Amino acid sequence: MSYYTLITGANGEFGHGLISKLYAQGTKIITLDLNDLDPTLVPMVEKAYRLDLMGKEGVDEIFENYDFDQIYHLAALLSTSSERIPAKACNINVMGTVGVLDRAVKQAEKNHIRVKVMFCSTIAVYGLPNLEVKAANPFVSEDQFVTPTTMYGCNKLACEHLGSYYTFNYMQLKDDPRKRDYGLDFRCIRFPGVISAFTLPTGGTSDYAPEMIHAAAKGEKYNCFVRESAKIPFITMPEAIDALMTLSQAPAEKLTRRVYNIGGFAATAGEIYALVRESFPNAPETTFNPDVARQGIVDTWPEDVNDEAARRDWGYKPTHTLRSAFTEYLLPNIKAFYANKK
Ligand code: AKB
Repeated sequence: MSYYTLITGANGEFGHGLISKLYAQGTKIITLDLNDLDPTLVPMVEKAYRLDLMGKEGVDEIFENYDFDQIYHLAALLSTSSERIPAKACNINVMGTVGVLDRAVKQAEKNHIRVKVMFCSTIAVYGLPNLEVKAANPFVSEDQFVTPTTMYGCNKLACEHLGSYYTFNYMQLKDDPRKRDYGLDFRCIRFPGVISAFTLPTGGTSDYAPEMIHAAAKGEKYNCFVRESAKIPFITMPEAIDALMTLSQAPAEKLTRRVYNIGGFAATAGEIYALVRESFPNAPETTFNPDVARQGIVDTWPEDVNDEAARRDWGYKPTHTLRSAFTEYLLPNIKAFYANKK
């Protein structure tokens, strides 16, 4: 049988880069998104479904029409949006994920194969109690401080556990899933803030970095909602997509865990601004006016993460430092992007 790859939330930032890369590898792609798929991506996919992940019939129909051996589950409401509508966020982020995991495991059983579910988790699963503890623990490992303070962080942490549940324990009353050679194969990366040269995120709390860079590239003024000393890790979008695809292709026997940190480069908002100034000297000055709630969220996220397990198990290695992210990826692409828009 020839299997398809499903991408949920395909029209978001991640989906854009991921679809092009999977298409280049000859993958047969089905997408699902609340909005129409970007017309430039449509020729790369077999079928683009525009529907709500929470609408049962529509999603059931996708799983009836296609057999999947891989699912990239990207659909989610980010951290700031989730704080504004917590109950709805929980429904989309958690129940939406359960719906995908449950359908995926049933297909795996039907077809007697392993269905890989690739999941984007986040540094929002961490909850450092205060700035002193944050400074004293600059490289947080996967098992430290997993006490999220946001709805989004709680949702993503729950999904990490649910992914492991469906992989290792689902149907344990029937037989032992560990002894079967079919079922779910959940793999997950906890991403830092992701910066793309081509798209802007919506509703995240790490958005100040991409927003500041894109505003300067457009010659617009930016008012940053965190203080200059706010520090968290970031990664460029191509590296994030490569990491997800590399983890997906890693031999199962090499994986010692289901959930991996990856670090990228850690930077303060002030350090990012210094490079923005250097790169766009004619852009209006950025002002820093911390928003109590959004600053409070960033204060609970680690300065950086320990990603030794990802390096050891599947060869993760960051490509960029903060400076090379600007000089080699962001600037050439962002300048060309906005020049073409004029
Ligand atoms: C957000 O800010 O919500 C996301 C994230 C760090 O997961 N970018």
